[in-house]
Amino acid sequence: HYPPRINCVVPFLDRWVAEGRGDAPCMIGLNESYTYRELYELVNKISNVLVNKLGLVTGGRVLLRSANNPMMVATYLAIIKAGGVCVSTMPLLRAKELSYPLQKAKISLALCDSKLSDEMEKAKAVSPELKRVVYWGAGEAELDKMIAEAGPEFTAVDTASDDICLIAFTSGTTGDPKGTMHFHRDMLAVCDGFARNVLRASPEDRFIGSAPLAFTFGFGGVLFPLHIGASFVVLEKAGPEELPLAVAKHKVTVCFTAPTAYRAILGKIDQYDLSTLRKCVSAGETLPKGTYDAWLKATGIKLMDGIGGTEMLHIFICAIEEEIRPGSTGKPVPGYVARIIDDEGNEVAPGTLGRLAVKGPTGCKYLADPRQLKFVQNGWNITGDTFLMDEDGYFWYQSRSDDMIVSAGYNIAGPDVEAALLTHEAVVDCGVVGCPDADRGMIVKAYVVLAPGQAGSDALATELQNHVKREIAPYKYPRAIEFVTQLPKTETGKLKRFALRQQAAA
Ligand code: 3SK
Repeated sequence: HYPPRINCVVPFLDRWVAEGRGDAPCMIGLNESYTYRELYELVNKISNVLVNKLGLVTGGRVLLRSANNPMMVATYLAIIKAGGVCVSTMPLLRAKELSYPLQKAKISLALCDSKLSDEMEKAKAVSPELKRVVYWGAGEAELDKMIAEAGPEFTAVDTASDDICLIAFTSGTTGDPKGTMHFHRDMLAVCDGFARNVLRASPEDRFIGSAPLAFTFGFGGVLFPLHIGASFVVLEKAGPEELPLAVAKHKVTVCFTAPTAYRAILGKIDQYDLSTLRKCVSAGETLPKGTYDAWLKATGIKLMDGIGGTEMLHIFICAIEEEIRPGSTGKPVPGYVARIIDDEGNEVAPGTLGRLAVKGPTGCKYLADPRQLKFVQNGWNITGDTFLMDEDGYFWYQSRSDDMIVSAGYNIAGPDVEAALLTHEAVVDCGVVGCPDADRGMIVKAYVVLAPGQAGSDALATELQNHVKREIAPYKYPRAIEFVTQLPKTETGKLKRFALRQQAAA
């Protein structure tokens, strides 16, 4: 029901200024805050720079690399307002991981927070299509100078509601990451679907979240308040220490984070004033009933457990507060349908385990990827999660169906960590699986076979951990390493990951 032509930044931002709400609080950073008009003008200046100084044309892709901060929000919106496609990337990515989206999406322009220049420059050196990186944030940074000279008015580029405005890369367990593409109307659909019908926040609410804004779960914490004229806090550091302090300082009412963070906050709950909180959303990993019960007891708030996906842009299963069944992820968000399928793609009876499939207004669009045929069937997005649906239509998470390890809300592909370990001279073979963990849900555990002449020790384990942190995004490093003489293999020499997983859980 969206008009055929719409630039989504207009209803998120311009609308409030046009309706006389420009002076309302909008975005709060570490040391600065913005009204709606101030964010609107900053976005307009950046859009002017993109079009008039950096030559962005409609549909042009711009890679964005930043920590969570107000400039990341402004640049993200400005790229879209200027008719471009924002290719958001996780700030912790190493050059090797950054060069893939650069090459796959054929990106010639990047905007980058100067704090993250090292890996950006290394990625640029191996990505010939990337012609220009424009930095902000350090003293005389180029983008800041251009913004200072740019005009505060910019008319949003006239885009179709089904023009692509965002490409977010998702980590796969096999092969390269997949670029998931999202339309202007998708950005509105997640607000009208999940936020309006399930979350049901109000313009007086103030949001906070801890996930990277480059992860679509994190950017929901910007889109949802903008959609209703509410405000949000955006902090570079919003871990379990900082987040509850910011809740008290800024009188935050709506919180989005992962179960691991809720558990960590519970550990020190007496030290915090969380009295302003009224809604808490948990996603990124499964929410155990114990965490739900403990949070309810400590705060009186029913944690809303949701499952979403980068493919689907945001949450597609989540119960409204009145209908929560602790331990269950809930029911499909209005507009989405979900079902459980067997290996042949047939729907199974309630109570039967199978793979979760989902269909709705968002999703199903991979960037030039033959894997589309595997992950999208007849309009259904086939997820990597095993669930069951009960007789009442509630969905219950069971496990991942693939080799992904979900640790503290991060998705980590076991094969990625194996590939990084194998580049160390001491390692001849390895297998990486998830190991259950009380705090993080799962941790990454590596079983390592050493090269002849090498001996396993704590020092070598630390060296291997540091090696992985240097090779790939540091959050992927194996928190546990066990040295073994051999790995369980099939007759054809493939790693029996299932057997390793059982070993890790024992
Ligand atoms: O459930 C998730 O991990 C997720 C992924 C992307 C966007 C939103 C969510 C909740």
